[in-house]
Amino acid sequence: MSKRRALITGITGQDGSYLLEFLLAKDYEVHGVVRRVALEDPEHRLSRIMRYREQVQLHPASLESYASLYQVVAKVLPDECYHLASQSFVSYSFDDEFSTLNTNINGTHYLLSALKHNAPACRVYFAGSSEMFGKVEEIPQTERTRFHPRSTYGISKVAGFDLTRNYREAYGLHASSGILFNHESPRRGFEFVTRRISSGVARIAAGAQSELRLGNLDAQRDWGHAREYVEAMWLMLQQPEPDDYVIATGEMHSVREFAAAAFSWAGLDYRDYVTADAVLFRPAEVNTLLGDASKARERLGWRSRTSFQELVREMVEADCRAAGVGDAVLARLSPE
Ligand code: G4F
Repeated sequence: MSKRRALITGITGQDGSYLLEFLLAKDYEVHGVVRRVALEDPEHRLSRIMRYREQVQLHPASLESYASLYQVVAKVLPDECYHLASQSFVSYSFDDEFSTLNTNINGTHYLLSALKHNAPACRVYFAGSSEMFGKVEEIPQTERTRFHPRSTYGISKVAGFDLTRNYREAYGLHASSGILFNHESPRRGFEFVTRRISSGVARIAAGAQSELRLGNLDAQRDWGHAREYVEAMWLMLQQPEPDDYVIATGEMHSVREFAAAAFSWAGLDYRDYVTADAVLFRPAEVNTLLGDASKARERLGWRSRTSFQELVREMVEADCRAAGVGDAVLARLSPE
C-alpha cells in the first residue's frame, strides 16, 4: 500500500516540526511549504527540522501568492493538509494590521481553493486559535462560545475559521478547525512570553543578563504542550466527519505565575529580576483564556497530559542547557 501523503504549511515552526515528527513516525510521506528564503538559509530558518531534512520534501511557495500554493497542491496532491502557517505573533498584528489580515486571510483562502480544485478528497486542518474568543463572553470557552477577537490576528483567525467551515458546507471538503489554546515547548519562538521568560531565566542564571522586562503580568492563559496538540490535529482528520474542536488543558495561569515557576526552577525569585514595562502592553489585551476540551476528549479521545509545572521545567531546562549554566542549577532541573 502506498504511503499516505501529508502537506504541512508552517512546517518550520514549533507545531510544524512536532507534526512532522509525528507523521513520519506514522509512516507518512511528508511535504512542507516553505518560503524560498528558507531554502537559501537552511541552518537558520530550517533549524527545527534540519535533522529530518532527508525525510521531508520541501516546496517553496508564499501565502501571498495563489499561483504558488496552487502549483504545490497540484504537484503533491495530498491526502491530508495541515494549514499551520500564518503571521502568528499577536503583538505584531497591532503594528502591521494590513499584512496580518492579508497574509492570514488570503493565505487560508488560497490554500482551500487550491485544494478544492486539485485534491477535493484531501482532509484539511485549519489552525484556529483561542485568540478568536478575545474579550471572552464566558469562562471556560467551548466550541459554542461566541467569538469577540481583540486584534487583527484574532480577526484573521475568525475569518479563516469561517472560510474553513464554508468550504466544508459549500464544497463538501473534509475541513476541520482546531481552536487551539496557547501551546508551548522548548521550540517556541523567542518572541512569545513563555520562551521570553525561560530564555531570560537561563541568561540570568548564566550571568549574562540581570533583568527581564515583560508586559502585562496579570494576563491569564491556558498553556499546554505543543507536542500533544499536534496529535489532536491528526486525530481531527481521522474522523469520518469534519468538525471543530477546542484543544486546551482546562487550567489557567497568569504570566506572573509562569515567571514565578520558571525562576523558582532555577532557584531564583522572579521579584528580584522581572520588571513590567508599559511599552510591552498591548492596546487591547486578552485577559482570560481558559478552554473546555470536553468535546475533544469525548470524540477524539484526546487529553492534555503535561502539567503546568512540568512544561515550565522542560522549557527552563532546555534553555539553561543551551546557555551553559552551571551543574548546580541543572541538578535542580533534571528529574532524576
Ligand atoms: O505569548 P504571547 O505573545 O501569546 P498570545 O498573544 O496569547 O498568542 C499565542 O497564543 C495564541 C493562542 O491563544 C495563538 F493563536 C498565537 O498565535 C500565539 O501562539 O502572549 C501571552 C500573554 C499576553 O497576554 C501578553 O500581553 O502574555 C502577555 N505578555 C506579558 N509580557 C507578553 C509579555 N507577551 C509577550 N509576547 N512578550 C512579553 O514580554
